[in-house]
Amino acid sequence: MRHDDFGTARRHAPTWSGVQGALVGLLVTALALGVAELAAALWQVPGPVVLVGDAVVDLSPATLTAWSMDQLGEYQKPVLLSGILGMLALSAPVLGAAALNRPWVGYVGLLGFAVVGAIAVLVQPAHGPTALAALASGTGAGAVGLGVLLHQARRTRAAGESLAVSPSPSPGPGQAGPGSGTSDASDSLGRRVEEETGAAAEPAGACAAVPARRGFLIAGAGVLGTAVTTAGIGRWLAGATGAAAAREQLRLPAPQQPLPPLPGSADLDIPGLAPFRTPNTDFYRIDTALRVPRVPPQQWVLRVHGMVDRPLQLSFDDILRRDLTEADTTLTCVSNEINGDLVGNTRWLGVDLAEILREAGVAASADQILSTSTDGWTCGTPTEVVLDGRNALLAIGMAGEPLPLRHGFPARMVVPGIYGFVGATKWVTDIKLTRFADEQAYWAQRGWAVRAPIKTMCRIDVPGAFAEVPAGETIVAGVAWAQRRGIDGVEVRVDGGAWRQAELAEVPGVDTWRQWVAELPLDPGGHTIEARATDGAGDTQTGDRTDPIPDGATGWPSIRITAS
Ligand SMILES: Nc1nc2c(c(=O)[nH]1)N[C@H]1C(S)=C(S)[C@@H](COP(=O)(O)O)O[C@H]1N2
Ligand SMILES: [Mo]
Repeated sequence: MRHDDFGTARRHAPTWSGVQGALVGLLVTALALGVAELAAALWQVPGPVVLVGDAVVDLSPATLTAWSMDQLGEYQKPVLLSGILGMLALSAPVLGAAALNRPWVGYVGLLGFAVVGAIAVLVQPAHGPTALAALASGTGAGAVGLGVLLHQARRTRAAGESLAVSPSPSPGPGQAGPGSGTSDASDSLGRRVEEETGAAAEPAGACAAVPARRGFLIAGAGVLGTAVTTAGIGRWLAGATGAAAAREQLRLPAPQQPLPPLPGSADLDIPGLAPFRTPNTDFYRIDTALRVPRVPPQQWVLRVHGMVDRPLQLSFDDILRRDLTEADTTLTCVSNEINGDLVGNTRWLGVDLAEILREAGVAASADQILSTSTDGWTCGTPTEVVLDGRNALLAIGMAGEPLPLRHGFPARMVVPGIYGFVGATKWVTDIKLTRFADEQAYWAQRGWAVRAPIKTMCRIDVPGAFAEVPAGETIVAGVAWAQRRGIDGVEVRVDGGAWRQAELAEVPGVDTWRQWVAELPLDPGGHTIEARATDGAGDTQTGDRTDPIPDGATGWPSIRITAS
């Protein structure tokens, strides 16, 4: 802003042009984001901020993703998205200010943001050309907004400067032009003379700055209004026409052979103990998606292809017309720490996955079912696991409702006995029969196991860690799981003493967790309580502590409490 050196203009220009530049940057960014958001909603793809965030997650080392999930939990995703918006909010004003004197900086900055967005699309092939088109719409709108605002800004400054410069002759059009390499002042002045000659109605003098400034503010308000309106309509569209509305209207057919009601004694009803059936709203959520994918069922198609005799394409209506079955299955995350809560149990409704595979006719050498979700996440499931007669489902219902959006609406896989990352693909749209030797799924590429049966495990829910309890008989309770094998016993001990058998609740089958309870006499003072489970195959969970990576944590849960 070297023209500030021209005498009186200094009093007008310094703060105002700084603010003006920052405003140009912020408004143009908002406009580009708003329009891109609207286009993305129309075409049912994620908007630019979510796209970039998803790419950051994808490109981050797995250890960083796991660490941040650990540190931030549910807040990981909002924190990342705010970080991206924050970086835009910091860089946009700087670029805007620079663009006042060198408009190309603004256009190049805009293009730079678009390139970052395009890279984000390209590293996530799931989104493809429509996401790029949404990005391009936003960039185009931003460029138009930038042109308009820069033009208005130039008029303001021209009006202010003509007051300052009028005593000395302005340089003629031939003397300095854009890119002439002379000072910015002569550059912008030269352009002013070129561009404003036609608009001689502009009165020279201090007062001219005011209408010109008003012109800038009106244009700015227009850009802001457009940004807010497009972003708002985009949001509304995504909510109203999309998956959420369809889910509300969906009525699931009843299963062919409903499971009997749960044994009443599956629930010991002990305060603080996880209920046998986890309510949907409390069910843990683990996925790499920054924004929950919104897949309208009428657009959902499942492809079954690869090493099969008869490739299939199933619509959601096709699924609804098939025989539906129910399964009580406990889902567990391989990242669950000892005594962690990345485990939940519910009654799923869906079609038999093995039946679909048999219909397609799987080649004998296809040892991997590589499934892909709409957001490009992939999962490798051993074929023989799904075909061995267990209750593997393409699930559409959870606890009597359509799947919640965050748990994979409209359809996901649920395979009992293996951790979620190798068998529970949410928003699944593609099932490819292939071989482990030929293709690797998302977490396998990042150092996690390829085959991951669930380890026999238990958890102490009651008393809570570091609880203070009355001395004497104390209730200790928890859950234990070893899907496919079932739980045959749980033992507890105090301060490394003798193991005692806990009582077990009833279970509907071998694929769910099992509640357990024991009463322990406790002397006043601090105590360590440990637990270990024995599965239906007779194997007792090991006391060796290992980390979750690569195929699930091991070790006995242990809590410290004080009795008084
Ligand atoms: N599309 C998709 N499906 C996914 C994942 C994912 O990141 N993306 N994560 C898996 C993992 S690691 C687990 S443990 C389960 C968790 O399912 P939930 O969130 O419904 O509890 O989903 C699995 N399915
Ligand atoms: Mo997981």
